[in-house]
Amino acid sequence: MFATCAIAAAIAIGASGCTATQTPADAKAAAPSSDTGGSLKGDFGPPRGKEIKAALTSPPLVPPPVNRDYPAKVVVELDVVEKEMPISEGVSYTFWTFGGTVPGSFIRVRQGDTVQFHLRNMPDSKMPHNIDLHGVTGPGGGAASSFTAPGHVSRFTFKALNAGLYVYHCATAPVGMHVANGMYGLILVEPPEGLPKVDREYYVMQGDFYTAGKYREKGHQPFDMEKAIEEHPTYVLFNGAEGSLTGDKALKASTGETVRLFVGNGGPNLVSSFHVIGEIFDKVWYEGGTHFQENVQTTLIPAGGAAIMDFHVEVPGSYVLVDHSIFRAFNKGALAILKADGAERKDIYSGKEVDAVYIGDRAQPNMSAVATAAASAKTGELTLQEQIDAGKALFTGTCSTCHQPQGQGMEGVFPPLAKSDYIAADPKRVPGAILHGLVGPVKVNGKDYNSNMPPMSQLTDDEVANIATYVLNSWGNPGGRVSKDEAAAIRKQAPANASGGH
Ligand code: HEC
Ligand SMILES: [Cu+2]
Repeated sequence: MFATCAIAAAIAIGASGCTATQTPADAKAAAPSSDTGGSLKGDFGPPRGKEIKAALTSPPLVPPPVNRDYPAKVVVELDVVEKEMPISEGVSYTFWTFGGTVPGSFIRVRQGDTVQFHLRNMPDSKMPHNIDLHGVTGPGGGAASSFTAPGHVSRFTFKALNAGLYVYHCATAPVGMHVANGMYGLILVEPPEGLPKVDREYYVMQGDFYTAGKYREKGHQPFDMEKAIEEHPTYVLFNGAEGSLTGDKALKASTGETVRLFVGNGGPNLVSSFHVIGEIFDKVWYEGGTHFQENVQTTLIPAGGAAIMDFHVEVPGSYVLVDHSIFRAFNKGALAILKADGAERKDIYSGKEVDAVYIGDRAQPNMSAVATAAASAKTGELTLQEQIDAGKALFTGTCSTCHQPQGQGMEGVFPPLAKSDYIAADPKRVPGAILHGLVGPVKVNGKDYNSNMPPMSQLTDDEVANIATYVLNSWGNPGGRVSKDEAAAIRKQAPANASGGH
């Protein structure tokens, strides 16, 4: 490109597009792309020095850089644990894990290292498991050598010939089911010179989940093979649970720092359009490989793939990590938050700190009120106060975007829920409006509205009951209570003023 430009400039001086400001970029593009030689140049000889036990970390933490200039023997000890954990507030799921977490423990080695892998399957497991590491050179990536029955340990060794960020996963039949239950994680094989230094490193991994019940339906939810085959996930999540990285568990950073994300996608089915709302990736090592692209908005992470991204934080506030296939973020859980503290930079950005539209009910420190209400409902001891607390958490972001945080509404657009005579006249109008929406003229506190509230039928019966109960017991409304069964009954009968949505 540089050469072409020079010739063009010589022919028509001043008339070509080759200005002085373009030249450096052109020159860089024309520079020969660096070729690391791959596996052919990845063997640095037999391991040297003392045997090293790999420090494994649970997400969202990442082990420190290896900081070594020679190949070593590294021992990795990973446990397979089958355990019940929350997948959302008040919803539990039996996960199969590497190291007790979803995603599994983060492994960090150096290119040329000889990795001795010990896979232990806990005695209380019900299934055999194994591991296929995408960073392994050899058929199956370790799978056949690591097939491990409950209560057993297996061992295999590989030399990490290629640098990069690699997914590992279980490859025991039915493979899809093992992966869908959370059996995946990341192994970073650092290039010999390491990665550029940054201030913070985090580990985030997306996965899609298939439960028998619908999104946020309370109680224990079994795996649904039909939905998995149809590729219709109930949840799409970062780090294995809704809320794993929001509220008081949000990732943290300060302005002036450079943050690095190691992001994997376990699948089993979906490809991720990974994006951070309000940030631009300064660098993306796309596909977890050797080269980086700069100034990227959204990067594609295939199922069974990974990427590394760096960004410098200038402005304080909440940054929302999403899969930009956006229904997954707002209706299936693929949403995490990075909270940056530091002094305002109004010269760079003058706007509001947190945009509730983006964070929704995840804006609060945690959603424990929802989990508490679900636990009480299960034992038949759900109190009015528990319903109100859970409803308040869900109201934020669900209803408050239109009706406002204190239910005051918006003049001429959204009627008030506070001290509403429309609600007082018939409290059952609240669950009715939530489930069926509302169209046509309504008069609230002497003012006319003639608009369209879309139905929110994606909410579960207990969510509708709790939100309605909260509204009835807030801001001067008459009180009362809506039960889950009542919500279920109201769901079945659409009134005349039901909305078909927008
Ligand atoms: C997208 C904006 C929007 C959202 C979100 C929304 N509403 Fe509404 N709501 C409206 C509009 C507009 C009306 C008036 C409809 C009409 O004119 O017929 C309305 C009317 C109502 C009414 C009856 C009128 C009144 O003020 O008493 C109730 C009750 C109500 N909404 C409750 C809720 C609850 C509870 C939620 C959350 C689950 C919610 N709404 C979410 C827009 C919204
Ligand atoms: Cu498995």
